[in-house]
Amino acid sequence: TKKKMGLLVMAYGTPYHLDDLERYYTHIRHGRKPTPEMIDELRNRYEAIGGISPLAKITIEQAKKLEEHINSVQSEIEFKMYLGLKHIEPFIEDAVAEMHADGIKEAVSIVLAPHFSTFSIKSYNNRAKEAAEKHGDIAITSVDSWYDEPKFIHYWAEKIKEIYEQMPQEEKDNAMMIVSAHSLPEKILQFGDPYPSQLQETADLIAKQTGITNYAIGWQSAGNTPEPWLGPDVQDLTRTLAKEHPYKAFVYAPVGFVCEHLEVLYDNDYECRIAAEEVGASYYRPKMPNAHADLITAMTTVILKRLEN
Ligand code: FEC
Repeated sequence: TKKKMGLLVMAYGTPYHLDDLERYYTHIRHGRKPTPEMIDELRNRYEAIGGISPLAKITIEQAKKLEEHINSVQSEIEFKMYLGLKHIEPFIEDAVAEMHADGIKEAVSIVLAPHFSTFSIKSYNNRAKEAAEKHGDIAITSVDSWYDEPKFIHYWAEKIKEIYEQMPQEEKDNAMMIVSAHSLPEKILQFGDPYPSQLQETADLIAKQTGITNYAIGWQSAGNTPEPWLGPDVQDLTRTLAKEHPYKAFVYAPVGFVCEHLEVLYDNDYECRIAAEEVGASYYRPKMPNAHADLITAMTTVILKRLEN
C-alpha cells in the first residue's frame, strides 16, 4: 500500500471581495491598521485590474494540478493537498490543523514563489513548523527554493523567445529584458540573504537559454515604508537604461511571481508600461506560468528530489 503524505501548498493569498481589503492589508502589516487613505489607494489599484485579483482562483488551480500530477508520476506515496495562505483564510495554520485532524503524520511543503528569502519563504516555513509543533505529531519537510529548476527556466525562456520572435527587427535589435522579483527591505542583506543572488541566477539561466545578452535584474512593488528597499526599482531602471541607449523595446519578466495578480497586472502592465512608453519603447510582458504544465512539473520534480534526500 502507498504511504500517505500531506502536500502543504503555501501561497500569498488575496482578498476574496473588496470588503476583505482592510483585514487583509492589516494582516500584511502585522496587525497595524492601514489608514483610510492607504485602503483607498489599494482599492483603486484592485479596481484598476477589474475589481478583485485572479490570484485566488489561479492558486487553487495550481495546487490541485500539483496534487494530481505528483500522484500520477510515482506510485510510492499518496499525497493529499492542503492549501495554506499567508495573509487570508485558509491560513497556513488552518491547513496544518486540517492535516492533524486527518491524521497526517508526515508532510512536504512548498511555497508558490521560486526564490528564498528569510522575509518570504522562511516566514511561511516557520509558520507551518510552529503550527505543526503545536499539534506535536506532524513532521514537515520544506522545499526552500526552486529558482533554477530546469522546467521553470524553460517556461520563461520559451515565452520570452516567442516575444522576441514577434518583434519588428528594429525593436529586436534594440531590446532590453528586465528580470524582476518583489523588492524586500534592504536589511535582509545584513544577514547574507540569498534572495538577490537567486534572482540573478534565474536571470542568467534565462539569458543563456534564450541567447539574450541585453538584460538586467530589477526589483518591483516595494512597500510603502520609510526604510530602504532593494533597488533599482523596475520603473527607475527602465528610465536609467533608456538614457544609456535608445531602446525600442522593454521586456519585463517578473519571475519572482508565478501568477497574474495585482503586482503584475498593475505594477508591470500599468506602471512599467507607462515608463517604457515614456522613453519611446514598446512594452512586453510574457504570460505568467499560472497552472502551466512546465511549472507543475518543475515543482513536482523539486518536491520528489527533496524527499529523496
Ligand atoms: O492580490 C493580489 O493579486 C496580489 C497579492 C500579492 C502578492 C504579493 C507577493 C509578495 N509580497 C511580498 C512582500 C511584501 C512586503 C510588503 C508587501 C505588501 C503588500 C501589499 C499588498 C500585497 N503585498 Fe506583497 N504581495 C501581494 C499583495 N508585500 C496588497 C500592501 C500594499 C503595498 O504595500 O503594496 C510590505 C509590508 C509592509 O508594509 O510592511 C514586504 C513578497 C512577495 C513574493 C513572494 C510571495 O508570493 O510570497 C516577497 C502575490
